[in-house]
Amino acid sequence: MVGFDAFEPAEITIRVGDTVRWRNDSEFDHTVTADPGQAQDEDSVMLPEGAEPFGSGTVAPGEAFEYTFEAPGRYRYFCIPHEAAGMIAEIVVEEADE
Ligand SMILES: [Cu+2]
Repeated sequence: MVGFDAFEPAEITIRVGDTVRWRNDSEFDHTVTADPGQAQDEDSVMLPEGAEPFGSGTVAPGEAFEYTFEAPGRYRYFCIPHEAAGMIAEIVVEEADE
């Protein structure tokens, strides 16, 4: 789910409780970061109410990071080394069916 210098796909929709796995298929280190404290630009991050900031740390080529989404809403996250290059993506987490 991580390409040369972009998240692929750039937007997905999942359900509460789903786990997303990002695999680094590129030849460069990337991160999956949804933490306003680590963003150069506040617009690079969006967290819905009740969601905690999270971050993968460095995900080396061939490695992966998983995160389970428990709070519904729209998340925007970025890659720390490539934030300025626009490596930003979104995930919409919908309420699970009753
Ligand atoms: Cu990156």
